[in-house]
Amino acid sequence: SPSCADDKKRRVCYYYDPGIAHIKFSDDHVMVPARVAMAHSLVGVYGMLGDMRRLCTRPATEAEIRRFHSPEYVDLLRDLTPESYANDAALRQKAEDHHGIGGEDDCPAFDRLWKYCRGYAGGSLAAARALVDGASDIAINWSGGMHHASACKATGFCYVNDIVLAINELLGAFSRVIYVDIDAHHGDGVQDAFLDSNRVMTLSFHRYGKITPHKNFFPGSGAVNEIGAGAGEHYSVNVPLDAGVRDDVYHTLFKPIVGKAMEVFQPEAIVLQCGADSLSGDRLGGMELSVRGHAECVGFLRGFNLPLLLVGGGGGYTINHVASAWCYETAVA
Ligand code: TV7
Ligand code: CA
Ligand code: ZN
Repeated sequence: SPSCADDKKRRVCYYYDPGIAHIKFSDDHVMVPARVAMAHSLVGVYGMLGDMRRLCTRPATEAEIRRFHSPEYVDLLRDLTPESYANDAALRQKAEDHHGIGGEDDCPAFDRLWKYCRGYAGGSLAAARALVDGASDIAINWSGGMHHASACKATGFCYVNDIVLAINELLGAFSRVIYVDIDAHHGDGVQDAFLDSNRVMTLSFHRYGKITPHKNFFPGSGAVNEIGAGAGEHYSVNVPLDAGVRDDVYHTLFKPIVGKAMEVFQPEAIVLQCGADSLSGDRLGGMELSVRGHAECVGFLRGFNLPLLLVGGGGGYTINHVASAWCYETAVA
């Protein structure tokens, strides 16, 4: 059995929508949603599907997405297709100038964008509900975890922030939720959404600083002095790292910092964003974690025996590594 799981079993539920295999941002885009299908086949090959409850759910509704995202932005996401983007100049201008879509092409207007967003957001909401119901101890949605999206803007490959939607669902039943983000990029969208809240503590570990004399590693936020605001002061925690950080250094930080946060904040539920671009060999991340070191974060949080939501998400641009990591982490759960 995987190295970082204790031998007491947890009830795990798992969300997977086969539709994800057909989603393409663009021909040469680094974000490849099909990696979730690869992770899923591995999970099946290793015989884990029989050990988990499969979450069969519906896509998130427009109303559910409107609970966080702004009216104009949701209208746009719903109406945007490659055709409307190409043919409707006013719509295209609105998308590019106000909502981060099109233009420089981190976030293109691709085919079935709205269906894709409703799908992964529906998965994270169903996963949160399974924890609220008490039906499961751990709920997994490897297609979720889109931590950059803001209320009115797509950024960094993220259009709908399923994590914010899921945390809000958890807050209906739990007094305090801790969010931990091990993607190589700063979890800015989630931090900003709960910046002034003392019911959500956000922690992000990420690469930070210059990558060329004129360019910061994306998104450029997540310095140690970002600590939250108002009632949420000291409820945002940032751990900026240099490129090349390995398992040993990562865990001399991760375990004491997350352990202390758990001790002082006393959360009732945990959300872990397992972005796999912090793995060694990733096309974008520049960090050096092993699959085992990455999965140790999952094992560490699992050890607190609180309702645990695992989202993948997010990063992971060397797709065979991503599939290995999320398969292994399913085993840890
Ligand atoms: C969670 N880095 C998301 C991380 C988002 C990172 C960026 C790319 C990139 C985009 C591509 C592409 C790429 C090789 C890498 C300033 C820019 C530079 C767009 C070409 N190849 C997560 C976002 C980051 C798109 N963006 O946390 C299509 O790299 O640095 C930037 C911004 C302007 C836009 N250009 C890149 O892991 C999901 N983008 C190839 C094709
Ligand atoms: Ca992070
Ligand atoms: Zn990332």
